Amino acid sequence: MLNYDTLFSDYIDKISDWTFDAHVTKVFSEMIQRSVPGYSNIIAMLGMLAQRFVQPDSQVYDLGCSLGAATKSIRRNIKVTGCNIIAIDNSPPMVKCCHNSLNSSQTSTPVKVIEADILDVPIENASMVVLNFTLQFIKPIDRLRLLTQVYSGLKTLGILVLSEKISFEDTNIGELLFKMHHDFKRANNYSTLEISQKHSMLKHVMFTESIETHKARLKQAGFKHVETWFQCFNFSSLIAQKQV
Ligand code: GEK
Repeated sequence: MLNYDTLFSDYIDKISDWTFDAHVTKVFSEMIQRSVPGYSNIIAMLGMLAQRFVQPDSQVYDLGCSLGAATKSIRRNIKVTGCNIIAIDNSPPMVKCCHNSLNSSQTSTPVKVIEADILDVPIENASMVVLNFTLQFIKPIDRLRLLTQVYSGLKTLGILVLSEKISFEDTNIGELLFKMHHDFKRANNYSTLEISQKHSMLKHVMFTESIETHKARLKQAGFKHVETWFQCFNFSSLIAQKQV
């Protein structure tokens, strides 16, 4: 049974910046499903991508793993031997809960959960790297460095999956899709007050960019092949490969 998110349903006098603290951690699974259109589909599809791309004797990185939803989907779908998954997050309560929940089931692919800043962790011998709604919390000035580290640590036929909340170069369509995302949240029982308070809390913490900006940066980091494989309103997921 998931804990229902009512964290910001009452009026907040002084809005502070968003943090992934113990309160958010407790309701996170429920919150992200009610907030991100297509989240469950993306998680399931990460498993399908893992079946296709994870190579024997390689590593998989889940950067900004939160409670390990992507890691679990990937772990269930790895069909080759000698792999391990490294799941990283810099929120102590997220890491603790992720660790406990991953340890509750045994599988053949080991998972190491690490509390760290993803900017500080070397990527090595990777066949799959996932940034599932995490890059948006990294300062834009640090993003190229991170993606270059990912590129360098990926094996030749490896894959990066980058999912993000996005903005749009066409501001009219951008405004429409932004409003449709709010309709989606209202349909999932978030009030207008909750939506606007969360929006204000995220203002200095989450920085969205257009698909064009993400694609250009991925190319700058070295990726030869970059394409969108999923989009719903202002949420999108890209695949980037060194070589096909
Ligand atoms: C999922 N991928 O369920 N280093 C490490 N972790 C970070 C950093 C950083 N510098 N910045 C933010 N995080 C997950 C969902 S949530 C997305 C990812 C969202 C972590 C942060 O602590 C949080 O757990 C996660 O990135 C972002 O598939 O809440 O919209």
